[in-house]
Amino acid sequence: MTSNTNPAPAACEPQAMVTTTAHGSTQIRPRRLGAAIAGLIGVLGVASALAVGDLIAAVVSPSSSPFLAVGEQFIRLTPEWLKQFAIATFGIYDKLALLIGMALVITLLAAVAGLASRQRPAPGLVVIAVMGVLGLASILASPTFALFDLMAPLASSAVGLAVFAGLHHRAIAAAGREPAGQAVAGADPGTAATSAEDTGLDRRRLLWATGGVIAGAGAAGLLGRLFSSTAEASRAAVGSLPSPAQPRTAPPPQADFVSAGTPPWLTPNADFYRIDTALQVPQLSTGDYELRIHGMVDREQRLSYDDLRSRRLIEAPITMTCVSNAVGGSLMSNAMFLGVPLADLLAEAGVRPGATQIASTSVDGFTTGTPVDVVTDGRDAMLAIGQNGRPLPVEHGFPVRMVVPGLYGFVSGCKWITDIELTTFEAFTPYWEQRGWAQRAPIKTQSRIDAPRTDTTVPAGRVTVAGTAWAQHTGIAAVDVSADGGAWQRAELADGVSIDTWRMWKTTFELPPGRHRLQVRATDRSGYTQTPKPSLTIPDGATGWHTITVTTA
Ligand SMILES: Nc1nc2c(c(=O)[nH]1)N[C@H]1C(S)=C(S)[C@@H](COP(=O)(O)O)O[C@H]1N2
Ligand SMILES: [Mo]
Repeated sequence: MTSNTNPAPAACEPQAMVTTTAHGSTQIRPRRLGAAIAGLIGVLGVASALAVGDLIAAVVSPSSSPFLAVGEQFIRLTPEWLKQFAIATFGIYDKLALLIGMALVITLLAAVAGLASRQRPAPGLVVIAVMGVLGLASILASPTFALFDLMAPLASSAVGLAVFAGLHHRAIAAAGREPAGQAVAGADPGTAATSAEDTGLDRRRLLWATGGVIAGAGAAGLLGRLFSSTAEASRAAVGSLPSPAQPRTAPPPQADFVSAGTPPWLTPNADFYRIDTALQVPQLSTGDYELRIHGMVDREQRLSYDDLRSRRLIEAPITMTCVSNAVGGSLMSNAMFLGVPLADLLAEAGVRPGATQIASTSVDGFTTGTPVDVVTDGRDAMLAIGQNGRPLPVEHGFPVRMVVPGLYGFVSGCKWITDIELTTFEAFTPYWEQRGWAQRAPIKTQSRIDAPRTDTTVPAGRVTVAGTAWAQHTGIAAVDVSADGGAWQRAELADGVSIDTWRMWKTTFELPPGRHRLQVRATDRSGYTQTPKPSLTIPDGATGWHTITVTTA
């Protein structure tokens, strides 16, 4: 008889969990959600948490997005080899790769949270709470932490938990009554009819709630995007930049060999390589901007953006290079920078004897350390406000960054700079130096073959080989190219504009059909010729000759 009144609670779902005990009394057992709906609820809970966190962060404090904080904490903690691997594999797309990876992991965790809660909401709530704690901890660990940064992660966790609990409740209600007819088989027909009606209502409620959550999270996410692009608006409002004290003459027309395959001498702003630890581009506006110069100085300085732009400005073409640029790599670009000479600012502050290092801090907490002697030796070291005739692009440090010709970016190119402290090398260890990179890092003399591209096929016969060479603040004296280990052949140099920029070169070889190996080496104006000995990028830049293979046919 039991089998008649007690429909066996099958393993399949959704399932109404009504069982009849030996005494014949009816007992409600926890109901089970389908895997798809359970997973979806987890994902929606976490998605709303992220969207709300991003929106509040965008409004209150851009650096307090829990999602991005976790990513930035991850970047700070990743071991050096993994970072090297990421830059080597993804280049300037390393951050995109990290974001996509994080999105995948988080979606997976969210689905797991949902699947763990096919009956009771507790397990999913625990998973979401743990994710929330991770976000909170990352924000607490941020070098720029301030109390109001707690708002976004706390609200984010609260919303995530509430959305999950709410959707779970609705889904259980809808699932529980689904097979109501059979579930309470034997009950009077009146009850069954009410249940069917309830089921419809519960399902509609679940649908509405789900739709509401998707729309709400989407709107919060979009609004967050909107609010978080304040720097772009401020940049647009800058208008035209002041002129340098001594306007430069236009670069000579033959500074590159673009038709032979070199990059253009000036890199358009949109193509300028980008390397930084910021998952979210810091949002500064000229109105709020303030730069503090302090430490071992006689007169502490506080300068607004207008203070800086109304000073004597210089304009200079400077080729920036990243120390992580492997031989043959593309982590370098050349632009016309407009800015305030650093030496002027240091003189005004009065650098005390004994100060050896300029410690610069970005608004996002990143730090660089630049030798005082290099910055004050007469080169065009500056706090740049302009790049190629435009205000500094947001991702390149708007509104102000440091640029020092001849030094790798990690010891000189602080973007979104808000603090300069005169100190010593012993007293302060900047971001990358804490991770094993060199304290003093002048850019090494290097050269690169841009055409033909390695592992390509070109017509046999006369083959033009062209490329780039650089020895910032020393200048390139000569470039030699060799085919198949043969004698070095001197390349033709494009017009030199400045010793602080790259120099394009080209030359022609007679290459019969077959596979060929091409090598390049540069000699700088100090007389140094590039060593063939390969070395790693860490700690102070790669060495070795760029070597490519081409097939001629
Ligand atoms: N605030 C900030 N400034 C920074 C960095 C950074 O991670 N954060 N990276 C440095 C490094 S390693 C390089 S090579 C240059 C790159 O400048 P770019 O992105 O304008 O090419 O910026 C430097 N300045
Ligand atoms: Mo770099």
